[in-house]
Amino acid sequence: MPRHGRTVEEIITDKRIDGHLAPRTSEAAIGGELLNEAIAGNKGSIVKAGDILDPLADFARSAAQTLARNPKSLEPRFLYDARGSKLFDLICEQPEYYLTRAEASILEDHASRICEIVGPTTLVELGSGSSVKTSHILRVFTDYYGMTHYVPIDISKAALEQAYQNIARQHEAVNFIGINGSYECAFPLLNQITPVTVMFFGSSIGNFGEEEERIFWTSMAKCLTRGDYFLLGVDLVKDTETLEAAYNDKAGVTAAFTRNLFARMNREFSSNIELDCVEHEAEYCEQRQRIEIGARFTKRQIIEVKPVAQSFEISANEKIHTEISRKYRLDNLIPYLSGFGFETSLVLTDSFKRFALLLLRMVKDR
Ligand code: AVJ
Repeated sequence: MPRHGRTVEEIITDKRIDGHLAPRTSEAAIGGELLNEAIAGNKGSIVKAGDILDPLADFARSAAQTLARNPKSLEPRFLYDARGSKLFDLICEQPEYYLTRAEASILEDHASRICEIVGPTTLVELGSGSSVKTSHILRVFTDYYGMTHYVPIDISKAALEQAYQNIARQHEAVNFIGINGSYECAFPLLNQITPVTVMFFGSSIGNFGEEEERIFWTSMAKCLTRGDYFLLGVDLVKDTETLEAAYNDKAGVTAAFTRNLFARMNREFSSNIELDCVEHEAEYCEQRQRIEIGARFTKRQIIEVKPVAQSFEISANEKIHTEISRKYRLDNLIPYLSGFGFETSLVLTDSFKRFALLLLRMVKDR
């Protein structure tokens, strides 16, 4: 039997949970038999991936590592605990944060075209969050092709559960298989599914540094089969004022989102950080085409990371980097992606050309 060429249908037995909207939760490393075992016999399930079986230890280890560097930083994936995921949804509603609305408008205008081009396919979404944007695309796919397997992957279990509620309620014909884990969980899974369309919305790719991005596309290309698709949302380079406003909303939601990472450390590590001295900072670096986000400490602090019995001194005025958000130029991005075997089938932009959605087709064999 070919390694690829299996559909999710063959991997997962598809039965329904009648009457109630509770996904079955199981813990497993993602991949062939374990996945099969974990979710066989259910319509709707959330599987916990191996890499976050101990989320506290994972967070503590990572924080201790990145706080020991100069400059200090924290990994952006830890921004999305239950509260952080809610705050991010709120960011998306802020008038200055045009990204979500721009992308949603593109999806609305072109979902049918995308659906016709890619054909019946399993839809895998990386960093799905609340899955709000995906709802429209799922509607179009089920209208065209009937039962559609939807595999959202997200670091926040709370966000996945919320997404499950929304999707299961609205879409009878969607088989929801949530994976609670980081992006890397997608790779072994994608190895086994074709035809597949991977969706990566919101310009979340922009959180990766250049090296990380290169590794991401290399791994992705390796596990996709010729003819599979990738639907990528990217924020485009534009004037500094518009960009900086999007990351410094007047209502202070983005500031609360950044601060929540430190509140989370207080909650989970008993870090003892005085949150009053944590100031959100987001600036556009024109040269590197990226927003640089972090927390500026107005006072000296000792941050305790108790689970690993370490502490870190932050001096007054020091910045801890939390995120980068890279901005793209289509002229560079399209040839860059073609270097990994992705042919650009569609380039869609919103009416203000602020944001782009690329439909990429894998043209290389594995
Ligand atoms: C989820 C990474 C796409 O970079 O615009 C928004 C995260 N951080 N405001 C972005 C974010 C602060 C967002 N991404």
